Amino acid sequence: MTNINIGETQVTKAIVNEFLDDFLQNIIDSDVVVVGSGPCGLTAAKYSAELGHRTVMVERNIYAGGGMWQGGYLMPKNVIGKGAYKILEECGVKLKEIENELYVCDSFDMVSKMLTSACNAGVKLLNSTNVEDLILKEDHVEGVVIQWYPVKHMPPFMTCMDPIAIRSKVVIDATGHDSALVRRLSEQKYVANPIGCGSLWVDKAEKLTVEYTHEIYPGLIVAGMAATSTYGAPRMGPIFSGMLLAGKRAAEIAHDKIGMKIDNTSKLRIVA
Ligand code: 48F
Repeated sequence: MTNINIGETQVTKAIVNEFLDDFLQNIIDSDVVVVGSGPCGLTAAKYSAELGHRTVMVERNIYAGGGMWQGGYLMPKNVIGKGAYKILEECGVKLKEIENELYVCDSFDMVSKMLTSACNAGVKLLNSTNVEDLILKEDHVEGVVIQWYPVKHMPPFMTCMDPIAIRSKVVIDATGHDSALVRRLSEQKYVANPIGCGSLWVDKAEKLTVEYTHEIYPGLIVAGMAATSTYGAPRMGPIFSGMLLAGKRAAEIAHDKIGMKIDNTSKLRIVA
């Protein structure tokens, strides 16, 4: 038997103190909040943090990665097209070229290495947390309203569990098909209702998901599948290049918005 004296409440104290400390120091007030941790959100968060922004990624699921854990038809192989190779290479993902500039990798390799890379860049993750609303002041988004995701599934008699809020300079809606934050603004008629994605057309969808990634409302950037669904662009099926490039684009837009210049000559880097 190992001879270590660890009291039960020491473990509890370590968790509570560290969580609160991290929350107060790094999460409650940040530069960029990325909602959703799929390929788009995770890329956006990694680059935002690498650019020097205090970045928080909020995910309703207990684990991060969104749709990246499986390729298509429940088979854990992810396909990447031309253009996004470098994003994954930087994270150390092992990519196999199938044919001219079309690559495939193991989904768990992609998720774990992208997460490591985001973590090393300083991204903070709030998991099991649902973003249910925005802070909206004088026509400008200033953060998000959060609640533990399990609260959504409490019995109906347990009502009135108010959420709390965290502030940020920019919010990125990377919630995938839901376009959750765009939808919330559309309910108040600030933007049009998200249309939902159209039928499959791979190369057109890959391009449009990046093109439609933009600041849809002051302080709110819509990115990746959330952008595709907002504007009714075609679905792209199980290929992830558009999502990765859209995430990088969202980080660039956030960076410009926050007011620092980007050096485009190599990797994204702060120059001022
Ligand atoms: O769905 P998801 O992977 O979106 P994405 O990053 O990439 C889309 C692709 O995975 C795939 C595709 C291309 O091959 O068609 O669908 O644009 O990740 C979205 C994440 O957001 C979380 C959700 O659990 C998922 O992990 N999410 C959604 N709504 C909320 C949320 C919310 N309100 N609060 C917190 N997280």
